[in-house]
Amino acid sequence: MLRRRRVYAKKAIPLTTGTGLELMSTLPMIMSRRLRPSPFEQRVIENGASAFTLYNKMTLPLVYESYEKEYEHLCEHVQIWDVACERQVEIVGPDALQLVELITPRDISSCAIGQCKYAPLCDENGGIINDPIILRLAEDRFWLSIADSDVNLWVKGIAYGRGFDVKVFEPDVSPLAIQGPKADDLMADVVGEHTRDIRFFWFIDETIVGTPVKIARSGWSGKGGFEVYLQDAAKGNDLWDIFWEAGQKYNLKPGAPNLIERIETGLKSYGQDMTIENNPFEASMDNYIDLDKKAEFMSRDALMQVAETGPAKRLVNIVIDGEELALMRTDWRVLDEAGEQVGTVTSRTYSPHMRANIGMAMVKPSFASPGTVVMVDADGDICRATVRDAKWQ
Ligand code: THG
Repeated sequence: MLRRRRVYAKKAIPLTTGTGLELMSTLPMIMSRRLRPSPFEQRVIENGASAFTLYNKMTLPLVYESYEKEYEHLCEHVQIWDVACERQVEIVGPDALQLVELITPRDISSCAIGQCKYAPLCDENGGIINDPIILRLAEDRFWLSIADSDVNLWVKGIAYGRGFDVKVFEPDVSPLAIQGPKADDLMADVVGEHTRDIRFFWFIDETIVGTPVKIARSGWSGKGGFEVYLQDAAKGNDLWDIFWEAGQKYNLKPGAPNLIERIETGLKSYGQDMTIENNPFEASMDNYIDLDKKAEFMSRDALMQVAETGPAKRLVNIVIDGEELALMRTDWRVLDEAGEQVGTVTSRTYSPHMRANIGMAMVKPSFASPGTVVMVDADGDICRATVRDAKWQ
């Protein structure tokens, strides 16, 4: 006899947007084919995820108990994260490399098979379409592991318009992240000692629970770890369970990309810290722009222009003085001494380790040097703030 499918929790689950605005909703209510399920969703619900955001038309769990607890745990132990919403756009065919080069200012010709590169995708105005991790699977086959925007349709349009000999589609691939300082020990137990030798931003092919996966040393935290790319959604529970069981001796807990940790580490969130309105110089992604790369890319002229004149804004780290501030519900303005707006706070949190309110802000270039003092209008509370460099100095 077939076992009846588990019914989702009846209690209300807050659906949280990137800015912390909470909409009371229930997962059963928001379930539809338009809101696509993650293969790990059942385990996420069973473990009591308490807030989600929407990401690539899927749910992304944000927090189970609290950001602070999960932050402390992530710094010391190992966590399992449902990041299936980081969807893949596959580009395969004789013109695959030419197409990938065309859509990013980063040089991809040097990306080896088995290697990953973080790269902004930019349109003809230099506007950031997305900031995926690009994986090179074969000479003529790539995955763009995307942030939250519709990359598949954009790339399909370019491929058709240019008459490229490629296939562009979203494959059945869902990343599961294993993050934290004990991730290496856990992966060695589950897959083998050789996984300790995977280099940062490289991946290997493996079989776990009878299903092919790619295991990359990557992930959206500064604490180290892996991402396991599951290629069969039906194996979601099995993949979760094998890490869950082996992880008990390492105090493994469910977690999620953590707001506090990612701001401390300087990981930018597309849609939050930068959008299509920004070019990668504004988003302080200079390290991922190769304006003199050999291949043609559609943002070249626009970005050359920005390189010449300098960007109109710059994304910086800031520390806001004073007591712990509440979650922000609106865009906080950055002001100069005279009270004129010179920028906007794009993300912020309280950092327990730094004992300070920290965040990112998009500001006029003349206010972007570390040490610059500004004011932040925190929902009417005017606070003094200081621009810091990437290492918070
Ligand atoms: N994992 C996967 N896909 C993703 C993300 C992820 N897609 C969307 C989003 N996250 C992409 N954003 C980033 C941003 C930074 C990094 C990874 C994904 C990152 N950067 C390294 C650093 O800052 O030290 C260096 C990258 C490099 O040198 O190329 O790790 O998390 N699958």
